[in-house]
Amino acid sequence: MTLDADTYRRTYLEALLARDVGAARLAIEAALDAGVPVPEIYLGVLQPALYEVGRCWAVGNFSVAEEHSATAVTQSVLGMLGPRMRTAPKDGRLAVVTGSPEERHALGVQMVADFLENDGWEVLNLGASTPARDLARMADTERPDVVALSTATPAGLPGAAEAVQALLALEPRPLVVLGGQLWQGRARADARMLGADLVVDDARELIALLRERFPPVPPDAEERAV
Ligand code: B12
Repeated sequence: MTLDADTYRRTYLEALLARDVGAARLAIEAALDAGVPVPEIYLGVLQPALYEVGRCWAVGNFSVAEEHSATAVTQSVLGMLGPRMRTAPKDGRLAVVTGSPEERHALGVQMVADFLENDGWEVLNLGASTPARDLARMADTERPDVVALSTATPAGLPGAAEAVQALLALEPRPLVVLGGQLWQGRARADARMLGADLVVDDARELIALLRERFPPVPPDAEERAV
């Protein structure tokens, strides 16, 4: 038995590349049996495996059909792991998480939503590609503390800009956070110009930053308030 995510990442990736759905699921079950923490499976097994799938696709070693299959398997694995990340919402902190308009990459959105739930946030996960106007309307109704927008590709920049603009116009407005692979490249400077409050690369970093801004209510304080 090993707690090292590397072993499972290799096995999981090999299974994806071989289109062996059963072996892929078994690799994740083995990681769970070995006690690898679920957040580590997200970031140390699933995410790097998908990045490698993307690289294989980009160099022509993996067809779109093979990429779709790897994505669908990973989606089903997230469906299995998600409940293990969930904790009951504790203290009324509400986040909306979504892909920016026209953004079809949805697994990062799901992972960020699960990390937030793991930290006691109530989460409205809107999935991929929510139009700016509808997102702002929902934020106006639900009054979330935070809206986290995910954008992966440069083509998503105008949509992200539109969504940020619509959210910043709300009164009161949520904290607006941008994340995803787009901002990890040259577009990072643009992210700041859009007026978002935070640009964050990593789901764990997001949790830490939000804890500073919206500290969870300590359990004994909650009991006193009842
Ligand atoms: C699966 C996939 C798709 C699927 C998505 C299906 C789905 N249901 O999600 C489909 C087929 C739709 C797709 C389409 C496209 N794709 Co694609 N796709 C991928 C692939 C292989 C995996 C994506 C993924 O799930 N990654 C794993 C997740 C967990 O990682 P993540 O998104 O980065 O999220 C993590 C962090 O970034 C962060 N994060 C993400 N969002 C946020 C938000 C906040 C607030 C915070 C704090 C953190 C955060 O937390 C997450 C967990 O750690 C990637 C490869 C890659 N490198 O990711 C390519 C990739 C992203 N795609 C790419 C491309 C080019 C495209 C297309 C343009 C292809 C085309 N010609 O049509 C289209 C664009 C569609 C669109 N309008 O969005 C390129 C982008 C390159 C670039 N810089 O432009 C990549 C990198 C492939 C490559 N190597 O070239 N794709």
